[in-house]
Amino acid sequence: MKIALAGNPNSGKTTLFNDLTGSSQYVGNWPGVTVEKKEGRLRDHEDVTIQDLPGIYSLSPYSMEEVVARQYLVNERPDALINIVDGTNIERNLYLTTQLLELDIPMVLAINMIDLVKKNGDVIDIKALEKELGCKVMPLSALHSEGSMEVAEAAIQLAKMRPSIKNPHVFTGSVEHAIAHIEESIEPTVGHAGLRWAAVKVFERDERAIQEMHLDSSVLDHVEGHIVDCEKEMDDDAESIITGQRYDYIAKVIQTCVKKKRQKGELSV
Ligand code: BGO
Repeated sequence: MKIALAGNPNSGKTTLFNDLTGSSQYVGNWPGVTVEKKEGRLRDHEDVTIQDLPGIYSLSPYSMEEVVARQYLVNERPDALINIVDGTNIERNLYLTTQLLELDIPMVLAINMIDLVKKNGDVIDIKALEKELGCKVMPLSALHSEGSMEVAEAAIQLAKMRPSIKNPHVFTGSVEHAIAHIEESIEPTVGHAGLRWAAVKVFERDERAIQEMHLDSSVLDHVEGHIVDCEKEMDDDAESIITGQRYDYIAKVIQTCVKKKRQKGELSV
């Protein structure tokens, strides 16, 4: 069984990877690029490999790390995913999370640095986050090895059960409408696995991702009409619509699930 570890740089990914794998690590490079590839055997689990992915902020192809991570996730489709986020910087970290959820790979969201969150007097409502995001969410303090194995065990369970991720409602009606049309048009070529992720990429006109899907030009011409209609309605370009709505959605999730301790001098409203 293969479990991949994904997260932003500085989220504690290396700390968690070391805690989970101990000394059973193999380090190399991803094929064709000088991006470090690390994998290891999960402690006390001969049959479980932990695949460390490069630290990334998104699955857009802006850096070699992002290309490597997304090619692995889309083409190899690990059995489960641990998405580690820095709990003290959760709003920024959730951008990648919204993209990972679209891949429909069983996923545990591990809220790391929970020791610092508590020390700061902030509260993250884990159950509310689970409800909003539609995936398993667990607290973690990788540095203190508190919750690491629990997160890995939860990922193993999800890999065995393979529940389908019910995507949260991230985008507004007309965008979802266009995405539904795109899904229908590309499914015969792309297949069901990761269909939503692929449809969002087509909507964004992500050239590299589209190239890798090998879609017929007639399919692309057909869906272009739906994309243009949506752009006209929203008076914005497709990529900006997606990015903007992801941020709006995350802001709402944070408002519901995270209570920050008021800073000194801050007025209550
Ligand atoms: C330094 N709790 C706390 N408090 N810190 C954590 C936790 C946690 O649960 N998990 C990780 N860290 P990486 P990426 C550091 O290195 O694993 C810390 O990029 C320092 N170094 O110890 O490297 C971890 O692989 C000097 O902190 O992240 C590390 O994802 C002073 O988060 C940092 C303070 O973890 C990043 C911290 C010389």
